[in-house]
Amino acid sequence: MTDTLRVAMIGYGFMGAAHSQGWRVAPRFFDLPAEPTMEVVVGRDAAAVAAAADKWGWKESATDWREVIARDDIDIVDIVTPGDSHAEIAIAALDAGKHVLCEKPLANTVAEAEAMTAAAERAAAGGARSMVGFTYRRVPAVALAKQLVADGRIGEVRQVRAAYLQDWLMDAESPMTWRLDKTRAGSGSLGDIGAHAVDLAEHITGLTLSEVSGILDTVVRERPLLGEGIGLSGTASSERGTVTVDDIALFTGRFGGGDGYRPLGIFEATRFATGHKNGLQVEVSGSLGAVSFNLERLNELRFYDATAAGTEQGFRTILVTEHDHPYLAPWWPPGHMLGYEHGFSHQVVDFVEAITRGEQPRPSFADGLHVQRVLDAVERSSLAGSSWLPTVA
Ligand code: 4PW
Repeated sequence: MTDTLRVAMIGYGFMGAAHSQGWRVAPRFFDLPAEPTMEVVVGRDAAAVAAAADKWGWKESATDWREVIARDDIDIVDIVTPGDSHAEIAIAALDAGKHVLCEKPLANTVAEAEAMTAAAERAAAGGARSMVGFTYRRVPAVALAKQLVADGRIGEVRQVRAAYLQDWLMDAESPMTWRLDKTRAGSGSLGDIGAHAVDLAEHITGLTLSEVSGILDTVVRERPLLGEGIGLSGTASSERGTVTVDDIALFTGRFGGGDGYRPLGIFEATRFATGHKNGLQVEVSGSLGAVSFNLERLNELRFYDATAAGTEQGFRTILVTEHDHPYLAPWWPPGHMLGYEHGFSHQVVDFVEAITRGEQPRPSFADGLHVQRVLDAVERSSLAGSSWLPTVA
């Protein structure tokens, strides 16, 4: 067993900061079987990526990801670029025998995700592991929800409600970012945040969506192009560009498997949910109870026990801050809260442990491909529009 795993990170935007935090902090709090070391961060702008390396604690920076992947002193390639480069980088890294962690959604198209999954399966034969960054699986309250469902505490799943609600695009003059460009991002709210809702709903229930019916729409079709800066902190230029992705995605779904009742789910992904900043909400209704999670209150899980005495019915809030709760023991004394960034440390812990045990971590590229197929089906359903019937003659 190796005692270090040498990491190269490709990309250095918002997710680059979050992943850097995970790589740096996880080995300082968790007793890992191998220590990840932050070797090199890669980006096209030499000065900007050098500054990122310095700020986040990478030993060096580079501008050519192909050269970095070819290096013998790199074990893990962590991909945090926009979706249009995931497939090329991940396949090259897997073919070079590296372990790969890739941000979600896995790819921009089903075809890319299929090629990536095939590469992951080929590489697994040689011992290379791969995982998709659906990080919210690693929020302790989400892991507890999954445990309660798996332990039968809510009985049979009857219905799922999942929404990812943001409002950062409400201002029609907020400038374009790569997230609003279909060629770079694949889709809009659907892939960027709806993918999380799909993954969490399936992860918590252990069920798989088998069919969907959806509608996508774009509220603001033209925006100022980006002037100075990058991403959300960028300024608007005087020129305008066309938004080529959805702002709002709504869909229903049916979970498959078995001969009996197949649970229904309702999903919503939007950047126009006025007042909601980062509300990833998943609620599962079962025959014996329910669980309900909201990322905006990530240290809490709401649990309803339908078997309790009638006089004691009602959702109760579990504070997920105790050492018996998933992931919590290595952190602070009981009762102390965690935040958004801790999921990225837990992701590192799970990935490193799977690599050293020689096991396939989850979510695998095959899991990511399945989510991609769900997103694609929603988009096709929206284009077909066949489930829309007029309410007036
Ligand atoms: O993955 C998602 C992002 O692309 C995140 O979890 C939240 O929404 C934050 O930014 C976007």
